[in-house]
Amino acid sequence: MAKNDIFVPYYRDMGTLIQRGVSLEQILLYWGGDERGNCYTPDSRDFPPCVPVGSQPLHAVGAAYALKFRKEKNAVLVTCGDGATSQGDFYEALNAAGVWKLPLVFVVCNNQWAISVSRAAQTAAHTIAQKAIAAGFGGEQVDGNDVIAVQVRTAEALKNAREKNEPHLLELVCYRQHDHTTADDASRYEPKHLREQEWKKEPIHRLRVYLESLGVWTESLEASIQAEVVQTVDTAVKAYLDTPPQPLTSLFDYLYATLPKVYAEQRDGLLKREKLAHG
Ligand SMILES: Cc1ncc(C[n+]2csc(CCOP(=O)(O)OP(=O)(O)O)c2C)c(N)n1
Repeated sequence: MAKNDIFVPYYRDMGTLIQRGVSLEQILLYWGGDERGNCYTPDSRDFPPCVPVGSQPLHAVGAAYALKFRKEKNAVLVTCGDGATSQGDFYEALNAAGVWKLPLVFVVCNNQWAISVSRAAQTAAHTIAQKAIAAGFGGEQVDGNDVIAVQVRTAEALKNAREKNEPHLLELVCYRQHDHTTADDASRYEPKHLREQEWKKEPIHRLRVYLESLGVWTESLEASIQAEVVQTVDTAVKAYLDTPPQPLTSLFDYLYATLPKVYAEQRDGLLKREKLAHG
């Protein structure tokens, strides 16, 4: 992605957010429910992740429409999971992107599960990529465990979006290598052999084997990068834990440019109560 492109992520995109310049500390703030985790650098146009499943493709349509309206030669890239593609919002977004010819790339991380709902139970469509056909633009399946294939196909789709206002859908076929969240226990519904079979295609290991074959990855390089990463994570966690709590008024401060009267009154009331309670 180019710096001035717009990334509209879902909740699995921490890695891409870091790559786009969001700090680990901000990511921790976000997941700690702190609004300051949404305040990226002033020159970033990326969106924070939106947790309601399937909601962000429509936000991306709005951003892509704005780019086209302003005649900017940039593109929007939005991500979601295979489960999200069953939501009405997803189809509305595809339809709008197709009919308005928006510079928008949809990237679906098809990890075969939406919590306990398997890909087969999710849709009778043969592929998710083909859902783009009904909206009048192209879609394709990409090996989502192949980092290089994903990079190449995404770059091409973004180029076509920027230069020709051509929307596109990339279905990254991969596998969820862990429980949905730490609150989930996939052993209750996931056939054991599947995880074992898919683990053999795990993309980070695969990339490492490739880089080793080129002679550009060694154990000592890996050890030094790991030590650096541990240090970076520890520093970010400490900074996060040391951050003073956000003011209560942050409940009101991030949704409107100008607060409607009714909320302005509630905000004042909150401040008064807080003052009474804490002096
Ligand atoms: C509108 C909505 N319904 C339900 C949920 C609860 N929920 C969170 S993640 C998830 C599954 C999403 O699966 P998928 O889109 O395949 O993404 P994955 O997490 O597997 O990458 C559900 C149902 C939610 N966040 N939003």
